[in-house]
Amino acid sequence: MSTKDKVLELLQKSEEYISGEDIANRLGISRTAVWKAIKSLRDNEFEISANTNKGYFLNKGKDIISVYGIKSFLKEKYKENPIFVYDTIDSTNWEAKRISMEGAVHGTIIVSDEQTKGRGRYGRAFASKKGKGIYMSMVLKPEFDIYEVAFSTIISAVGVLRALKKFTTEKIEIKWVNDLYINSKKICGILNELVCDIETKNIDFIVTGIGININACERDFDDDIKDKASSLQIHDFVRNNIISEIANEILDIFENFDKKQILEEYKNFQMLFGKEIVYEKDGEEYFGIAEDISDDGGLIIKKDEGYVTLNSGEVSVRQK
Ligand code: BT5
Repeated sequence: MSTKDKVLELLQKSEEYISGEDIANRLGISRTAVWKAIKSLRDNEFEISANTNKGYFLNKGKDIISVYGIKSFLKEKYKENPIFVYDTIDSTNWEAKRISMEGAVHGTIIVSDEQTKGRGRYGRAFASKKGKGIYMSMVLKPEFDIYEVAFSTIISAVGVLRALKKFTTEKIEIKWVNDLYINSKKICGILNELVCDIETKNIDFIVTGIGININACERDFDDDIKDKASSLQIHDFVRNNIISEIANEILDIFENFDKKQILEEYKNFQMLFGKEIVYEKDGEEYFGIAEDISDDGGLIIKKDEGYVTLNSGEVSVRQK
């Protein structure tokens, strides 16, 4: 971790001014090194107030996503993971795939303040307005069997949920497959993409793309999603902190993968259990009661004539 990252970490965690001397002592560096780090952070658009009597204070209200900021909240063991931050980009998933083709390593994080072509599943769009959310992708190279790959979906949903629970007291639920909802409205969508070798059945890489509405209000959503989208609606948040927590949680799950426990957690937060749902198969609409999740992440639906398991697709609560 560079001196600049360490100084930023101290400033980010501090609720009050810290003197240059205090920073220097705590980090075991010189006052000049502190001053240089502060200057460099300011050059990177961090708004740091200086007061001759009190020292330095980071204006957290500005909430700028940055490599240093993200790093400062990452667990020690992940601090060297490559991080790429953009003001604007077509899609962080595209970028993750581009750099993965060139050899990006497991745990690489790509974030943008805005996406011009944010993508959902089945070619749908994901609204990604500037400053209103978190649009991030992670490159993952798990030692999974290709047949276990559906688990990456479950892991990402549980990882994001665990992280977001640290920032809100609202009840967050998972809508199968991996959307997150608060009060029946979508606050987060996840798009997992896989590149694999069909011959060897080896996974080359998985890209997990996560889009979260953080502080968007109704007028920030276009008409087509106004009624069904919502956001975390938290105040005094630091997006760098939320991004790091998501990365920490997802990487931790991959590191100590406990299939049974993750599946249990995934089930515990399901929104649709017990509800009558509509699903589509071969162009036809069907109904049934969402009942359980199968061991490989499929949705088990109870019907009059028995049970069916959906392994992919779109489901919604039946409106009567
Ligand atoms: C998803 O698809 O929800 C997955 C979204 C993944 C977005 C992330 S952002 C970072 C990374 N880079 C990308 O390009 N993508 C990933 P799906 O389940 O297909 O849902 C798409 C549908 O959600 C749309 O058709 C809308 O109805 C709705 N929607 C679009 N934008 C939304 C938003 N910001 N909040 C809530 N709902 C939205």
